[in-house]
Amino acid sequence: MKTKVAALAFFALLTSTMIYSSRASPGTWLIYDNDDRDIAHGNGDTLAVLFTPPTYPFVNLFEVKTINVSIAYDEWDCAGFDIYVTDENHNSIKAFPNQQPSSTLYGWYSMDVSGQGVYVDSDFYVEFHPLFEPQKLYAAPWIDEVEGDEFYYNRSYCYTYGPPDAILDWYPIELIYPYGISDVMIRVELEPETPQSLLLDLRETVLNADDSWFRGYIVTNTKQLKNALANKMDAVINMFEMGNFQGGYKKLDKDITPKLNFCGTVRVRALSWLSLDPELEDVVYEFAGMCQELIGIIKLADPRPTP
Ligand SMILES: [Ca+2]
Ligand SMILES: [Ca+2]
Repeated sequence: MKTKVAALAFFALLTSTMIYSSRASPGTWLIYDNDDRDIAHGNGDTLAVLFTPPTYPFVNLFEVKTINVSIAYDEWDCAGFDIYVTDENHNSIKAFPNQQPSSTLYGWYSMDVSGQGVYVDSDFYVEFHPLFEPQKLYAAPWIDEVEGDEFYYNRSYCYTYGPPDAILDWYPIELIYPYGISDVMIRVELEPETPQSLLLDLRETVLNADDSWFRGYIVTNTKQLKNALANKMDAVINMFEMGNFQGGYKKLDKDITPKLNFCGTVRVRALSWLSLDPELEDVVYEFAGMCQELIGIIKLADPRPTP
């Protein structure tokens, strides 16, 4: 068992204010069906697939990049659905509400969720929640039944009553009538995250921040502070590139993290490079929180084995 946090949600703010660097590296698809659109049970059931990220050497944090759901619309007039990415205990990491595929779609409905800050380093679910609309049928994913092909045990789940005690909970679909042994057709594409790429995000966040959020806005050239931080991050990225993770993380901890802290206490204030202006308190607090959360994610991407 990993000791790290199961999964992380990023500040919603981040996605609205942050410009992500485009990192067009190929993703890794997690696929637990045989692409057989055998049957759809559009009866309003909430379904999910459990995904396990691959563990490459030196990579243990992934961003969810694409979610594909094979939708059984096929001439039906169906209501929409919500998609949730959750941790292994079904705690929501990120919701993608009110998905409305075209009624003529026949096949994979593809959701690009890259840059939404959905990070996973352990098992996670993608849940399908059909919405109710009067005069409309429920949307449903296609189900790949086992007819001579593989079945992925304990991968597909249904949120329903029982068995055996009629308790509302998640159950493996193989236990649930009328599904039986079959695979819910939901797939995800993951992108391995390196501390380097995440640090580039932090660098961009700092460079894009408003000058007034930094100390000495009026009296000194704040751009120098931002550039100095960017240079420090470049140095850390170089250390990471050279495989010097100990040195890189030490510099991140000692030389960068305190400078991006909110000046909440006297002790922090002595080290922080952020603005002390009371009128900017809210926005600087939010910016500092965003930076600190991203630093936390950079730490999660530490490729060294957990001691
Ligand atoms: Ca099949
Ligand atoms: Ca199958």
